[in-house]
Amino acid sequence: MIIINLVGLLLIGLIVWWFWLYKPEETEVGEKGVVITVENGTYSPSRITIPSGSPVAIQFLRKDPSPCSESLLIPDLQISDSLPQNTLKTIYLPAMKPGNYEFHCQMQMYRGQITVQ
Ligand SMILES: [Cu+2]
Repeated sequence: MIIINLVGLLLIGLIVWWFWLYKPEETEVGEKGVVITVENGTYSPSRITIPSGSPVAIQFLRKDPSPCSESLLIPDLQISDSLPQNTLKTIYLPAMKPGNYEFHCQMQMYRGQITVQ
């Protein structure tokens, strides 16, 4: 009984950490751009910051073979594209207003965020 409670607490702790406390590192996209790797359930980096007001190209490299990870959606920008496996794919972002823009795969297992500032 105690063990079950402990496992439950541990799970709750893990869920809290994952959804509220875990903040992946932000990567600033400069003139060299950025390559976001799609692998093992995460975009890496998953949080990027870009300056507002000018278009930016970012690149994705999908290593995950699952069909779901193939789609890349950025709903706020009406971007819906597919990522070929093991091939660099360039996504062109328009000039954006400051704010946060989510991007994710079809089923939102992969999730990332673009911060425009
Ligand atoms: Cu997915």
